[in-house]
Amino acid sequence: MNRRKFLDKSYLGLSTILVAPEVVTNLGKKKNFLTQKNHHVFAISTWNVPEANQIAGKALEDGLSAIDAVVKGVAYEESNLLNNSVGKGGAPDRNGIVSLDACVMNHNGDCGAVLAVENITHVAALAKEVMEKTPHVILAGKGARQFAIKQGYRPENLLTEQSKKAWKKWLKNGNYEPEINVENHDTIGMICCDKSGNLSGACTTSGLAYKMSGRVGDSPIIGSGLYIDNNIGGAVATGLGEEVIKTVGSFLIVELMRNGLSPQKACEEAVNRIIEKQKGKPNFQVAYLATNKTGEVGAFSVQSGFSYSLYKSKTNKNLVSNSIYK
Ligand code: SD4
Repeated sequence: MNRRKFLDKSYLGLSTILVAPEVVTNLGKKKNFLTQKNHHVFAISTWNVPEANQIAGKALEDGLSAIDAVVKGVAYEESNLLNNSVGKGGAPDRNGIVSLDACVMNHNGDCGAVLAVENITHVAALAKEVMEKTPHVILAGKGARQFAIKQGYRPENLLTEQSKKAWKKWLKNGNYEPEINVENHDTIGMICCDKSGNLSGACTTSGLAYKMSGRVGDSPIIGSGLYIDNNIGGAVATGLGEEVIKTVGSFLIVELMRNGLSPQKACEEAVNRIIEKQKGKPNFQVAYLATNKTGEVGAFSVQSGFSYSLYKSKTNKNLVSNSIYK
């Protein structure tokens, strides 16, 4: 090879090196652009919450990001007075005080949570504000409430007449027995996938009815009540939070999916982790709902009675989950 040819070649090589990143970037952008346009959106929620799931699904169709869609969707249940496990109208603690827990997690792995917050209805939105506007992940109690008020949230009385009546009735016996939740409305855990193919989730609850003052369950604990990994999928939990926390349920499910399990098998395995430590049939409910990146959904619970909402292809459905015990 003469010097001239060598220089030509090395020039070519150099130009490839210089040009390549741009080409790759452009291709990358093009690919992202195509994915953005073509991705099928979906929304899943624990329990039969058609309105909340529909609101989120519609928001996704309209081009909202997954994180904004989950917050918008769960907000419906937070202000639904008939849902006595979430937001305003939620069951109080044993002192008659309603305190709420929530968390959110986005496709970047950023998250925010608020624990034991009083007088604020939209705690999932508040958790998002913690994520976006503070250097922290968790704000609890009075600090979370103060932060909410600074952000312009209006303090409200969250104890409705109906919840007060039920609490007073409970006080007569005052048995501290966590109840098996088989009713249709419960803690709402929601995962959305937006047009860019990004996943985000939210979990919001008033916690166990008549809990001890200060008790916090799994719902606002990242990895327990909710976990998202945008490369793998996401999971949410409902039911007796203590059992979910002990097994870090949602993180476990996402890790099982990372290792190749389907969302269904991963949920079943996470329920098994709880059950294998019990002597006989437990008297509590725990239920999981999960999705992977392709929109494959799995659900499984300890007791029967768990169902979930699925918005896909502009259709909203309520589907019954399988359980270990019938
Ligand atoms: C908690 N997991 O505080 C929540 C309660 C719940 O159905 O999901 N209830 O433990």
